[in-house]
Amino acid sequence: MDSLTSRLTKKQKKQLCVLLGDVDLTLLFKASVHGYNAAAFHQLCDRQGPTLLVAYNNSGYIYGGYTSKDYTQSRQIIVDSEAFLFCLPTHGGNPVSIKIAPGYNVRIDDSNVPSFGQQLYFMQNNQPNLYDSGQWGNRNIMFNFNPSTLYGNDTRLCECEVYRVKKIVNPPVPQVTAGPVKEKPWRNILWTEKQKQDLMKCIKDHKPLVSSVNRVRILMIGPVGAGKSSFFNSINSIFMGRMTNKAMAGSSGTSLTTQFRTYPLKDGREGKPLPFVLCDTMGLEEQTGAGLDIEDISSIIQGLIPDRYQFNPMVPFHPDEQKSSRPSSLQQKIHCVVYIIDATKISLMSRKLEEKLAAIHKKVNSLSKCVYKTHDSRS
Ligand SMILES: Nc1nc2c(ncn2[C@@H]2O[C@H](COP(=O)(O)OP(=O)(O)O)[C@@H](O)[C@H]2O)c(=O)[nH]1
Ligand SMILES: [Mg+2]
Repeated sequence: MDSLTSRLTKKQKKQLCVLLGDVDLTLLFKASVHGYNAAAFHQLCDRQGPTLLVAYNNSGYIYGGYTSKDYTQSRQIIVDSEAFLFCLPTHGGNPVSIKIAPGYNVRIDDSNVPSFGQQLYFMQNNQPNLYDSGQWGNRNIMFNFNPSTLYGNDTRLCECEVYRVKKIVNPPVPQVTAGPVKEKPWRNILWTEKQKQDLMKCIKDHKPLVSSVNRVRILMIGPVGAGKSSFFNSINSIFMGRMTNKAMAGSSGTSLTTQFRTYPLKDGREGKPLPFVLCDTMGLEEQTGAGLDIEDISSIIQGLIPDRYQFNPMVPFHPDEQKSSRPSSLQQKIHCVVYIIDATKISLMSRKLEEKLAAIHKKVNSLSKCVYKTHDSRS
């Protein structure tokens, strides 16, 4: 038997929650798996509490009904003031719900196929069909709907699902995210041991294209608390084969990293040096005169700032006369800039910080041309 997979997308489930409130939907029955069959339906859906029936047709309509009362085959007449029919939007817009008219019963609780208001019968005669008694002049009594809006006048079913509906008592507080969560991962990586080993080998064996550079110097730039120092600690831990915490990382309103640090990496404790150096900086802050200064970034990229230099946001680095007359070698310069940003806080980023990042980006781009120009003119 096929595994029971909901045909509803996350977006469609969200649309249903507009009608139902915060609920969990558990798929109980799926006609394509269990059959268009009243007995199978009752076997799986009886005594399950409130349920939602979702029908699909080949005209693209997704519609159905909700009942808050159990199916039990009691042969009783069921009155359910909460029952409604619905259809999801076919071309944008909001889902539509049609409430049951006051005083009418939603169904007779028998062993027959699921029905709503003695009007709509799903899987009629145990076939993939909808029977709409409105076709015989019974329209608009219990549920006031237009068949072309509800199901596009297409009574053939290509799927019929029934979900148990459970109210979430304390819905989780929504997290601030960068945007809607993607339904599919944006890349599929199988993190097998072999894949990891291959990736590490690829990094270890990397050879910079320019022979005068034996280690690629990578500069990490980003707001305070984005995870720059932790990024280095993670990479170092991977290659050392144990947890390391060399760079100071943690939470604080302002940058914990106040020095410029260059971190060479090794392949294990006694291993060979890796062909790159990670350069950690102070974090960016939105105010002018706080956090890493744009002029300091420029000096770092040009290879003028030494390891352990103590940043002073009020006074940018000034290369002394002697050093500025001797430009740094290509090996001392930054070859790659990595922007590290906390994806869960992008929507909270202030305009000022965004502007600062854009200005830095522009500066880095203009400097990258200079770095290669200097190199070209030498070679
Ligand atoms: N959840 C999560 N927390 C992280 C991640 N990277 C860093 N952090 C946490 O974020 C805080 C700031 O990290 P830190 O590396 O000091 O940021 P930096 O200011 O950019 O150097 C620390 O409490 C880290 O434990 C990550 O990838 N995921
Ligand atoms: Mg840091």
